[in-house]
Formats: sequence, C-alpha cells, structure tokens
Amino acid sequence: MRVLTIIPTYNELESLPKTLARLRAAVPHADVLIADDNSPDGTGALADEFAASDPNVHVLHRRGKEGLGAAYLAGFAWGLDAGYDVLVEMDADGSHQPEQLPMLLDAVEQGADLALGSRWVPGGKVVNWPLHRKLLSRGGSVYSRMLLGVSVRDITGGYRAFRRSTLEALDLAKVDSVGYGFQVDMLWRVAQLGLRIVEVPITFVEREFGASKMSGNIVQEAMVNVTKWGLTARWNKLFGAKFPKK
Ligand SMILES: Nc1nc2c(ncn2[C@@H]2O[C@H](COP(=O)(O)OP(=O)(O)OP(=O)(O)O)[C@@H](O)[C@H]2O)c(=O)[nH]1
Ligand SMILES: [Mg+2]
Repeated sequence: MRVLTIIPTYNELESLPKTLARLRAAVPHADVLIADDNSPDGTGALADEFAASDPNVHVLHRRGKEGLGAAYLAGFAWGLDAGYDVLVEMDADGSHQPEQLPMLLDAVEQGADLALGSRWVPGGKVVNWPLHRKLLSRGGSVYSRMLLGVSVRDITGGYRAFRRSTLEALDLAKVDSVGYGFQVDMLWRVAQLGLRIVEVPITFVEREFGASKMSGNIVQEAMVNVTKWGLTARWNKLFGAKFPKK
C-alpha cells in the first residue's frame, strides 16, 4: 500500500519538525504532504527545507488561511492524482502520535474503508486536556451521534486513514465545512455510503507549542451543520423526499 500522510499547517514552526521527525522514523514507507496556508511564521519555508533533503516529503503551498477542511481537500486531490492507496490525516501539533499510525494502517489493510483514531472508545485516551475541551469533544460527539444516528464514538476526531476508494466514492466538491465540521461532514458522508468505519483507540496529546486555531465559529459551524444534516435525514426517512444535503 502506498501511503500519503497529509499534515495541514498554519503557524506550526515549533511543532512541525518534531512531528515530521517522529513520523519519518515511525513509518518510513509513508510519504508526507505538508499543506501550508502561507503561514506568517514561515512554516512553509521550513517545510520546503525538509522536502529538499527528503524525497518522501512534499509541500503544497496554498495562498492563505482557508481552513483545515480546504487544506485537506487540496491534499486529497494531490494524493489521489499521485496514485496513493491510503490517505492519512494528521495534525502537525503532536496531538496525533505518529507512532500510532501503524494501527490505523493495519485497520485499513484488514478491510476498513476509513480507520478513525478514537479518543472515546475503550483504550482511547486524552492527555493534558482541560475539562472544558473534554466536555466539548465528548458532548459534540454524543450530540452528533444522536442526531445523525451513526454509531461512531469520536465523530470529530481528526486522525484518520482513508482508503483511496473511499475518497473516490465521495463527492468531495460538495464538502465545504471548515473546522470540526469538516471531520463530521466527511464521516457522515462515508457512513451514508454504508462503508466500513473502524475506530482504533489512540492517545491524543494536547499541543505543547503554538496556538490553537479552535474558535467559537468552528464549533458553531459544526453544531449548525450537524443539526441540519440530522433533521434533513430524518425528514427524508419519514417522508421519502429527496432533499439535497446542502
Ligand atoms: N493549512 C491549514 N492548516 C490549519 C488551518 N487551521 C488549522 N490547521 C492545522 O490543522 C491542525 C489542527 O489544528 P489545531 O489548531 O491543532 O486544532 P485543534 O487540534 O482543534 O486545537 P488545539 O487543541 O489547540 O490543538 C494543525 O496542524 C493546524 O496547523 C488552516 O486554516 N489551514
Ligand atoms: Mg491540535
């Protein structure tokens, strides 16, 4: 399996070198694509330096901050075009431990269409998170699960390995959520296709350096969308009407 790990970055100058070194050591056969949104702190130039000295590392320079979802979509398009079999999502800030990537890849090898690193299944953990973040994440997952009727526990989790065919089956042009909403949006689409989603317990470690890009807007976008999708799906089920998802 040819694996591409996509790492979106916005001002991750301190975190990226560590994450990249750990990833290259832990899974040397996986190529890396850094999708940088023209970070003012120079993360993009640093990524270029890594790419110059390591043929397995690539950089996608984007014109400006357009959100994590847009960076991933551009990364997926790049990876599909380049012929990769598995496309991985990983944060730059060390929250998604590169040493746990083999577990996700094993799940895909054993048949998962989407392997999802999960904090909220037995064996999953969160390190150094304040209570309000835990509550937000758990609450968001429970709310989304109830509304959407999917059995996945960690619906907002962003450590994921997609089988190529899964991304090809989705209409990626229709995905326009930005923050956490992007992760829920992708998962909801995969679930609706009836594809096989496997949750793998991970230990999620809060970022050590740099600033969070989480905001009230991102949370709000996710809540509004989940509510809309859930109600539309219920309506369609009840009345059989075919409403467009968005
Ligand atoms: N290219 C790009 N990357 C982004 C953008 N927003 C966030 N990221 C990256 O996406 C990953 C996750 O962002 P974080 O800020 O860590 O979000 P988070 O994990 O929800 O928040 P923290 O708890 O603070 O870590 C990191 O690698 C970020 O650099 C963006 O607009 N563009
Ligand atoms: Mg983070």
